[in-house]
Amino acid sequence: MIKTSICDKIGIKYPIFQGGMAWASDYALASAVSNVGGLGIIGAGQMSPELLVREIKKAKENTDKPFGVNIILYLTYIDELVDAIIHEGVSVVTTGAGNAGTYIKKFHDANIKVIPVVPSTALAKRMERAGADALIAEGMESGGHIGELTTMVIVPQVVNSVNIPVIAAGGIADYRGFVAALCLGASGIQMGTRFLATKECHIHQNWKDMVIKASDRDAVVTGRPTGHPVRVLKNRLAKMFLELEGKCSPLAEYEKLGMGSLKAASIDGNIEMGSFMSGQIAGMIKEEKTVKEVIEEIVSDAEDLISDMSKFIKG
Ligand code: TUI
Repeated sequence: MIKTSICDKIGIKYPIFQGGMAWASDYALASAVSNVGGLGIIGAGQMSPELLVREIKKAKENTDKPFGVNIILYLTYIDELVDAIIHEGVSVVTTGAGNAGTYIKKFHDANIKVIPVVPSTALAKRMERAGADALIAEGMESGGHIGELTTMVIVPQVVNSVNIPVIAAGGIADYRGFVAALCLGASGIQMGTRFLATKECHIHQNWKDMVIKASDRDAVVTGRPTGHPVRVLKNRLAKMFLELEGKCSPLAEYEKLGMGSLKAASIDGNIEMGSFMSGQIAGMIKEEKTVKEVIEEIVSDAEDLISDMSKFIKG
């Protein structure tokens, strides 16, 4: 049985996190993942504080295991979301797209563990000094808002920079990625895209089908000139974004084009004009599975692979 330091630290069976995804990971997906033994995470990205409270309550009705909430730090109403989380109480908060430092003490006072996503060793060290319980080192293979470094490059460097557990994210969707992450020194993995194509994920079927049909080069990066690069599946909207970039268009035009596109993907399934966030690993995901199948296959195949690896030692 694969167990790491993060399992005891947050009370989970398997060191596998489901990435908190705005417009995609609600209480149903998060509680399903936690019930199987991973860490399910509600993506609070698009939620009002009231909706988030309702989602946390429903998650508690559906699992007695630890689960988390992911918050996007650049949201203007972030303080209200933080207060809502503290009021409801959850086991873990993960943070994205900014510096979590100012919130760590507040969450700790409420007995909530804080695990920031970091795109660099500089932020990793800052977050450790600020009291983070663990870190998620996320490579640019990921979907959604991304940093600059690949998973292969960032994970071992963050592991070398800090003395708290590091979870690897970006480009992982099967047992080989899981074992590779452990080899890089990670104490676990986080997967987002793999969980999009699960029965318990309540996004529009068109989003799941696009992930399943995607091949290796279909998840492209848009919005680099805005300072908020976002990886999405190639469609008409993504091509329009890339055209704007080619023409060095004013930033306001990106904003106008992107308005409402996350909802258009998740709720309406608008294949042409939705913003279908996805990691590069979509190319390897070929079918919709249950959360239980995803997690249990990865764990069992990883155990076989690790046992098998001594075959590389000769003589
Ligand atoms: O955050 C993500 N992925 C996301 S965020 C998002 S955008 C969204 N916004 C509003 C509503 C709905 C969705 C879509 N996908 N991943 C974690 C991540 N964090 N990747 C990169 C970073 C990051 C970048 C810079 C973390 C910290 C950071 O620090 C800057 C600083 O202040 O030093």
